[in-house]
Amino acid sequence: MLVDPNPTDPQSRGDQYSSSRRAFMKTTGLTALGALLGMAVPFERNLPAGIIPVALAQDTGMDLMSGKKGLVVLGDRPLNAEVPAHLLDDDITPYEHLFVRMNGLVPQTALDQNAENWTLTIDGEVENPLELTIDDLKSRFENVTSRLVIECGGNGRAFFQPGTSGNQWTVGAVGCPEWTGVRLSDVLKEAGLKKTAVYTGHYSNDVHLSGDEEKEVISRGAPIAKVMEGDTIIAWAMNGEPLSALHGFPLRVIVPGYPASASQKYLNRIWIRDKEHDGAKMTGDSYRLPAYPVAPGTEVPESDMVVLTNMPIKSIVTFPETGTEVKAREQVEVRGHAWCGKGNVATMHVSVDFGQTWQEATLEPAANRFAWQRWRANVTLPQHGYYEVWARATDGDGISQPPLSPVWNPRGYANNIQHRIALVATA
Ligand SMILES: Nc1nc2c(c(=O)[nH]1)N[C@H]1C(S)=C(S)[C@@H](COP(=O)(O)O)O[C@H]1N2
Ligand SMILES: [Mo]
Repeated sequence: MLVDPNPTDPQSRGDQYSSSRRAFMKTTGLTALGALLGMAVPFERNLPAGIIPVALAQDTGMDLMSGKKGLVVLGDRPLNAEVPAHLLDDDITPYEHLFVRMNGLVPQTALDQNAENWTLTIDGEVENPLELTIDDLKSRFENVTSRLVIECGGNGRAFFQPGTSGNQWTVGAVGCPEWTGVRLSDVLKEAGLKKTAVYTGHYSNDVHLSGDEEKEVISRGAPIAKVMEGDTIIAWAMNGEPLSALHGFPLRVIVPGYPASASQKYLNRIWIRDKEHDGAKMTGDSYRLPAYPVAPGTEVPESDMVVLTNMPIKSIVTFPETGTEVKAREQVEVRGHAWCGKGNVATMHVSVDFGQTWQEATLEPAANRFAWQRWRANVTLPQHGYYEVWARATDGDGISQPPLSPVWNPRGYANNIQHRIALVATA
């Protein structure tokens, strides 16, 4: 399903999406509605307070998603949308084809693109707590630009059997935009880490679905050792543009290689912890795996769950689009990307005979550590009929993507099952 241009439930969509709706809510005079719609509203006085005109709610759904193309919306409150594989063919994922994952509601500051009074606080286990404006970040630390994969920890969840709760992402909760910002390690050096510092805790100002401003939407983090490697950045731009409302305006952290839940959007505080961070969605079953393999469907005690850190080796076929017709006995280029949480993709293989034989694909070097890598292979389909291209990446430790879902876990994370597309060969 493409983005629904005619949302039917203005109550559930309005607040999140419509600047017009907000304008409407702020007004009290009856003449305001007509002015906002640009036409007379003969029965305006009959409109009960609290009912949002459908026209305004619709306009807002489009407000937020209007720059997105071809995404599959999994839910609208919170807003979650993934990308069909063939739309992920670019080396640098453009805005229009980057998935969206919200745990709560987009904050007002992001909707308004208002960063006037934005500060980032660095506190906790540091010698000199910092309160930095965006200009401070830009001017006091070296600026870096790099292509970094972000992938939702739940990407691939839809393939687990038995199914697990959460968004049923297939393959498209991943992308590799180019981010500009500063190294978190540089900022932490300026703050001076105490010996007791072991973990980061990320905070933002998004709004809980309940509307309760006291409730945290999500607050995750990463080990100090990971972020001090220098690849983790605090970004203010994506693909050369200021961050958008959906992707974290005005600041977000990017922890490459980790589930993207660690990459807090709308970032306003990093609390340096003396223990593993225990903010919202860091504990319980959230973004955690059993410490040992379990049979599908097992109920695992909370004390046996550990935080998901490096994402597994993975690849995607981005060309051709699944279902494409090609000619038998002629070379067909297939291609895609490969990436790995440890940043060490080693080889890439494809099979067109359901995994009986594998052919090595060429693998281009990464533009920088944690960028996804282009792979290409020319395949020839021997006669007319139905084929599948199976894609399998292998990391530097010799670990390959499995043909079936990897070991099951209660919330369906880290599924790196081989991606498959269909090809139909004509005589
Ligand atoms: N503030 C905030 N940051 C967040 C989230 C969120 O809901 N709020 N979701 C996280 C999750 S689970 C993912 S997968 C990524 C999604 O990033 P994107 O929407 O820019 O693709 O953002 C992460 N950062
Ligand atoms: Mo996620």
